[in-house]
Amino acid sequence: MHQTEKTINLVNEVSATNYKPLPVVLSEGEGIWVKDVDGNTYMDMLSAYSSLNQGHRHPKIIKALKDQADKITITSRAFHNDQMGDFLKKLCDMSGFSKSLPMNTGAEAVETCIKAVRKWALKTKGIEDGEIIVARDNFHGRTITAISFSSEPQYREGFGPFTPGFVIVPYGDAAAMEAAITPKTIGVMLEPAQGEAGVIIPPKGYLKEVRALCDKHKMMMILDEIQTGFGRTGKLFCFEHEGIRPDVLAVGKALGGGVYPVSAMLSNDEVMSVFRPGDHGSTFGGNPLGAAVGKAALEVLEDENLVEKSATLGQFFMDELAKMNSPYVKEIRGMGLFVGVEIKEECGLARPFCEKLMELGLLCKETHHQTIRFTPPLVITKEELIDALEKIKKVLLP
Ligand code: IF1
Repeated sequence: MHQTEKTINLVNEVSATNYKPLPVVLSEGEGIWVKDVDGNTYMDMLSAYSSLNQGHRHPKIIKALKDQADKITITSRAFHNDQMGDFLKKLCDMSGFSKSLPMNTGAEAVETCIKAVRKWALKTKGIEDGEIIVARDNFHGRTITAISFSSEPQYREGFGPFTPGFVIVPYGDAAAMEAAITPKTIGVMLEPAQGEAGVIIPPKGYLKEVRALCDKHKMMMILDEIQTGFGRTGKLFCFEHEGIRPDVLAVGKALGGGVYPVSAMLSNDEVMSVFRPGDHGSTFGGNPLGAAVGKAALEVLEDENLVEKSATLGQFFMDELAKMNSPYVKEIRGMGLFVGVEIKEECGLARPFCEKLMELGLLCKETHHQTIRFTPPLVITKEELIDALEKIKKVLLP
């Protein structure tokens, strides 16, 4: 029996079935390339949902990981460590925020943003049971609070009771958002482009309108750039496409350079000052190993000009996809190397297309049945992208 089958059988024996992975067992990765236990090589066009913007095992990031691992890895925040300050300084300087609170997973960063805005509303507006407006088809994590404001039945089924204080409005519709504002509304939380919903890009000007509503009603604008951040959409942060800035930002995934969970909440002094010692924290948040990796991950983005590469190669990729004129494709959506190809319902689900691409040596993932998500590492070369397009053409053309 092939190693692949043996491994999958073992996993099915001992693991919860909370995912339905493609039948491939990866054992090695470098750059955009991964290898399975039976020696087959693939292009990784998913990047662990945009956690691998710098590619698999980037040498500079691996070096930072190994060097720090030889010094000190975890201290807890009961004591200071010599890595966190430099990392957060780099993160604040690059993002233009004055303060950052480091966490580990994206969901924890999102929860931190919610706690901060709730406490800010209490202290500045005396609102105790404030509401945060969110978008339909949002994805902000799997915690009970995050699924409490999900519109996806499967993410909620059986997991109640839910956290109150959230109002769902259609994504991309500023008028609907304005209509939902009440004196209890304390903020808005959005993905600047919706990933899990199928790479949904809001109408031009939408984020500007949301920014104006937040200014008018003195509400906090929270953006979740855990998936769209760090160059994925062709800007360092997706919000830059609209020339606005949020008050609060959740980041994660690629901040960990594809080797370690690193996330953070970013904001200004006013909001961040709501946290007093003991209010909030996490065992691993701000640990020196994650901080060293996070700083290296940011340096690689700059050193290798990955944001600009995402913009130019992403445009090339989408243009070439459009030129295929595939009879199966309903729509191609994206910004930078954040691309979704929606399959017409009459042509079946996206999953079989992903399975065919896997046989051709290209790994990607469907989302919400109809959309193939193409989000390669930003270190992909034009030649590798052309190679990927050749494989995609074989699947998207009859
Ligand atoms: C799964 C989705 C993607 C995220 C945004 C917060 C988080 C995520 C915009 C939470 C995480 C991951 C989670 C993973 C699959 C993947 C995913 F399909 F679930 F939605 F990318 F689209 N905000 N997204 O995309 O970050 O706590 O996971 O670090 O749960 O299946 P996390």
